[in-house]
Amino acid sequence: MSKPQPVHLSDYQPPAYRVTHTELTFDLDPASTRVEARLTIERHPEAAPNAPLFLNGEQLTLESLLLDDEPLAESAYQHDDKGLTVANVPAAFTLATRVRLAPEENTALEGLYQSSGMFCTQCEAEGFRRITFYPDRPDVMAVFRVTVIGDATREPVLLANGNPVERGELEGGRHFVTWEDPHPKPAYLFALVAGDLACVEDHFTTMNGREVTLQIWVEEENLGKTDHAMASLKRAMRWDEDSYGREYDLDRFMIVAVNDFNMGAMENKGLNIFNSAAVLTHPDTATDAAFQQVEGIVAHEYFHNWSGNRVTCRDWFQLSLKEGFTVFRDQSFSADTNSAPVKRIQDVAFFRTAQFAEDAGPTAHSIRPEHYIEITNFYTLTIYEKGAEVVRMLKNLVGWEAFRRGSDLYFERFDGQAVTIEDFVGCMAEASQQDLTQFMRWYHQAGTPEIDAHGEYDYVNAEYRLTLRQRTPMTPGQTHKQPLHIPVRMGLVGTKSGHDLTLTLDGEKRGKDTVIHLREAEQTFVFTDVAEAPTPSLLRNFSAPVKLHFPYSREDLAFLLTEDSDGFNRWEASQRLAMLALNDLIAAHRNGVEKVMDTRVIDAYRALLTAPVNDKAVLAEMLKLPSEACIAESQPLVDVDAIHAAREFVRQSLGFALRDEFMAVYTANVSSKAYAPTPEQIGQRSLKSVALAYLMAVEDEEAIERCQAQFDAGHNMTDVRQALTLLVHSSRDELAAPALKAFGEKWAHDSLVMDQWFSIQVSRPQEDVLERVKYLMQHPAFSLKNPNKVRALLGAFAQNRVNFHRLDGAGYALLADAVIELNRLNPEIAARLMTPLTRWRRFDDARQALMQAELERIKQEPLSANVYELVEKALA
Ligand code: 0A1
Ligand code: ZN
Repeated sequence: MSKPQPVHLSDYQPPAYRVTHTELTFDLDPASTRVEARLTIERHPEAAPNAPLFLNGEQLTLESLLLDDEPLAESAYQHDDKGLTVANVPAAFTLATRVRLAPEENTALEGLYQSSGMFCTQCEAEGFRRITFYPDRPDVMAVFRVTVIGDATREPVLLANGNPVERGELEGGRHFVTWEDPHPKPAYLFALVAGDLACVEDHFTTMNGREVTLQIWVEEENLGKTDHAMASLKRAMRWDEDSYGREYDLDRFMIVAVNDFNMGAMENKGLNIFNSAAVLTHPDTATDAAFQQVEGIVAHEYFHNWSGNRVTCRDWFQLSLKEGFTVFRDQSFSADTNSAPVKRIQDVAFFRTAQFAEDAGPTAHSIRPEHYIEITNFYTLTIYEKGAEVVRMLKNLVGWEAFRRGSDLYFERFDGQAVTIEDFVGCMAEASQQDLTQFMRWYHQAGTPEIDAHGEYDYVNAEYRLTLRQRTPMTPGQTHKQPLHIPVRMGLVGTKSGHDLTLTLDGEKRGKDTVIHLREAEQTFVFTDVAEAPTPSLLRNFSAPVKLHFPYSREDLAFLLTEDSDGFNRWEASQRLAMLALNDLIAAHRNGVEKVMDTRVIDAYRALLTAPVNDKAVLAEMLKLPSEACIAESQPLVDVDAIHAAREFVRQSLGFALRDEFMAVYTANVSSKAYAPTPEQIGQRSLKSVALAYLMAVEDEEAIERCQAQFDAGHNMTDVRQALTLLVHSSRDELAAPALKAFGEKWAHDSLVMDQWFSIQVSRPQEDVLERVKYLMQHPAFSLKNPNKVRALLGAFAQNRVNFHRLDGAGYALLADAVIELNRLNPEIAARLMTPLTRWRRFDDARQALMQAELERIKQEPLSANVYELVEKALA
């Protein structure tokens, strides 16, 4: 195998040829599908007349090649494992190819493959080249006409993008449907689905009165699991009209659920393909979290119709152009639809754990990378989530009205085009008349900026001086960092009054909540007329994706926890307070000193538990301790065992000290109402769950009974899963084992529930987990070929920190074995699964050596580009 080569942004060249029309005919067969393509091609007016034509094509058997209907002599073209090059072509011509491929052998799940007997496609980013020879790049946009031929019994349903225009019977029990999509699109948005599917249909009337048919296609047995996705879709369509003025542009919008899918879902024009886990829900089988995720993903893919499809990316370095913007849009939608503070808290908690870890590791990259080896490795938290944070900052910088004008301008000016991040930011600058030059650095600079803040109150002059110093740590390939433009939203809370003080900065009255702009390496902001000593509330609502350090005392935090007018920062205070206590306990554990619980934390929690509650979901978030992964992110060197021990100690201390309070909260929130995924009910369930978790941490006898009863009642999956998890993660195997067995038997027929069953078992802290993972890999419901199963079992195991990081290295070896096997089957999933091993530098010497050894072992294999790129970066 030749060494995979990087692609550089600086090498970008516009295409010499464009395809205006693409006609495809698929004659489906699992072992040998025939694909005929007829491409209408034009030379770009500015391209050299002798420019060769290049068509990507991989793993295809070429059967015929015609130029303007004449066979091409073998000497007229070159064919290698990357594609076809035709040296001399006219300025305008048609090219017809016929190829064969074997969907049933496609375990990588890119291109055309089979999933549970149906045919489906995944073309983003570069899967289309595994379907036919084509200029497979997003800046080549064509109108597609697609005919799908299948077996009338096995594949009664034949779908592709756009509208069906013709259908008919053929000989031998075959039939066909022809589809036309009038909107020019890049190949990555092509989709085809064929199989024995059933459909739920609904309708949507757009803002201009057009009727759109909405369809969700699923396997027959899943017809009862589509209501929530359909309702979410309709809400998303309305929201995009109301918030962004975006109307749907085809007569039908289809969603298909498939069981084998590498990611969550895909925004193919008019024919979104979803991982079944990202679309199917039912109160008995899906948790609140799953309901909310489905809503968000349905919205995300729908929103791509404009931010991604109508206006797309010029090249894959611009991936965040569509993803950052679309994630920001789906986050805003979910915030508007549910509880906005909770949505923000959950997004930020996840972001700070997972994206910060990426930014601090060997694969750190900027939102707009300069080079890559394998683009599928770049569907990352940085491109998606940090990209969304940067769009959110843009919106806050220019204000919603200017942002909306900028968005309108962007969609109008670039409709039907493939553009860059500069084009997007340029529209925002134009609409707001602001200079965003320094702001653009957010797109180029990798790493998480850190702000060291300190403040001084001057009683005599009634001034508060706030000094902010920023630095961004080095990341691979980027040693020198420039100061960023960082918007810091803040308030000053009067320490006596508990009220937000009116802010006067540089003689200007700013109200009680303002945004200060940090642009230099260091800046001091002097607030005048500050009537009393304040406690600063900084980075409200996480106004920038940075780490902010401020020397808060525990008293400051206990104060902000209840007094800050910003709900997000009240939560933030709870997390900071817990972190201070956790840090002491981590140190105590490391030094072999007896652990003592900080009573101030207990008092703060008691205050929270006994005060009147206005938002149960926010309260639940405040009562949750930072996860072990989140704690690890804050440590210079990760001590897995100390973190686990410290966190367990806090959980138990709180469980003992506040036993009655937690029990009261639990009891008050038990409900027999019919399940609905409403914000109120979800908040109530999540508060109840947190309380039960603390009580189960100390294995309180009454709590165990309640937990068992909650499991037995089987009221809904949220309650059942929580109860089962707590039983399985407790030391009471005599209760856990029968519960697990009963659950496994009850849901053996439901693959998505079995995923949960796998995850629950392998995330328990007990030492037998590794053996259990090995055992479960042999379970009939498990398959390495199904990405959901890999995530549910192996992915969840790798998140089980004490067990994955066992000191004998067996956890690492198990993961490496799976990576090696997946490297052959599904390189994309192999690379994702391997990620925890790449973070070896964060651990102690013994673990570092063990993790490195596994990476070296993987490196000995004939590697896919995906795994190769990661191993190289990890060992560099
Ligand atoms: N564009 C999709 C994500 C996606 C990316 C790659 C895939 O296969 C390699 C599949 C889906 C989204 O943002 O939802
Ligand atoms: Zn997306």
